[in-house]
Amino acid sequence: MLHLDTTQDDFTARLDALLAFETAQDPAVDQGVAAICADVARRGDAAVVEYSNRFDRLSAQSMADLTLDRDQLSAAYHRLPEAQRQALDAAAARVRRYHEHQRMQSWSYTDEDGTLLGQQVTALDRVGIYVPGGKAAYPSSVLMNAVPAKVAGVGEIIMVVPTPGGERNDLVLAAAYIAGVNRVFTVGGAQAVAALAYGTETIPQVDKITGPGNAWVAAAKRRVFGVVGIDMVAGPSEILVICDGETDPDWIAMDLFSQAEHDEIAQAILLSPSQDFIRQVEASMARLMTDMPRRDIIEASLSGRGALIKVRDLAEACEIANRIAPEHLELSVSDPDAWLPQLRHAGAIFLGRFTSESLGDYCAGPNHVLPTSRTARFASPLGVYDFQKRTSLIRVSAAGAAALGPIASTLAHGEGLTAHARAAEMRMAPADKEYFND
Ligand code: HSO
Ligand code: ZN
Repeated sequence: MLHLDTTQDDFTARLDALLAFETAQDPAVDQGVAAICADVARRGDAAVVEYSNRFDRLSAQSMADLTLDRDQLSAAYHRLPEAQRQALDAAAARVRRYHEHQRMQSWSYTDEDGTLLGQQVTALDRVGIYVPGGKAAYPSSVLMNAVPAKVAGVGEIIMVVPTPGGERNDLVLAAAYIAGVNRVFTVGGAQAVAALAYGTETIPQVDKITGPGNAWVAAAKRRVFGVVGIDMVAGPSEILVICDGETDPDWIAMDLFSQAEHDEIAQAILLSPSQDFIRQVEASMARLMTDMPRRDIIEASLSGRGALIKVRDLAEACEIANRIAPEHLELSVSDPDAWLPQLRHAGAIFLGRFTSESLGDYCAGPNHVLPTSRTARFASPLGVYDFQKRTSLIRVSAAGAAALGPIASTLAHGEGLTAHARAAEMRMAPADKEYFND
């Protein structure tokens, strides 16, 4: 694993190289996605069934074979072993409670001339949630996407999930049931994204598509953006741990593994002022690695994009953390609250030695869909606000029209827009109107 030290002359250049992440899109994927999207837009269900049969090795006759209703989701939930059902219920309840705090409220005020100004918040009518299939099918991600949508008051939640080889994942379907998903279509890939964006005979058109996916799904989301909203195009998982050197090195090693095991190109970085501690974590990693089932992925991730960085002190660690703007930031130090004000860019911050990032992935409450690839500089976690929108409200009284009219009129004339000016002027002194006092 790469060792860096902030006192090295070329440290900044080496850090930049470590963070560089190839985001270039494969033109072949883009072309394939464009063809699939156009075909689904033109032929609807027939195209979706064909692509699903081809890519997922299915033999569906029609969309009816690829549709699940709430009764089937409920059956999956009740098939689960008791412990899994309880864990899903507990996680969903905690995630729901957290997200209830995020609901935006409508507001308004009335100014001196009686003009009412406000913002009305409404939920999206219908959203589509993409859930990856196969090994990356995460029930926890179903909760993290669907629960905020439900809390926002979204009218209908549609989920799409590929079932390669026809294999359905009961945990994923049960999570959909608990979270309040209305309908599931067992389709995936670009064809699922296109179907949600354009609508087919069976799959209803949605207003926004959220959820992670592979390169094809990401390219399809980019392509349909504008026709529908999308959440974000997430990159590989990242964890940055700042540790003062007093936490059990095994805990830190496992936290680094926990994100590395997601993906060969996931990124796990440790910052510590103690070289001795860095050596201890390295020894822990070597020992703990031997019985990790996803050892190959972890090793590829750590050797390709991981780093152990010796810093001068915790203040410098915070500065570097802001530069990295990681998806997850663990502050494994004795007084995390004291350092928190120094941290400005991170998707989620985990305070104190007991707060393993993995608790946040499943059940602490906050969302685990977070900005990656340094986008935490300007982006936020997925939340209820992503499923709500705002509409401006303006109600001008007669007195207000008299006060605002001259301003609007002057500016409108300045822009050469006479109808705008006259619409404002006509309302400036309409004392003869019977609705003058309305
Ligand atoms: N850490 C992932 C989410 C996840 N972890 C799902 C486990 N399951 C997001 O970066
Ligand atoms: Zn994770």
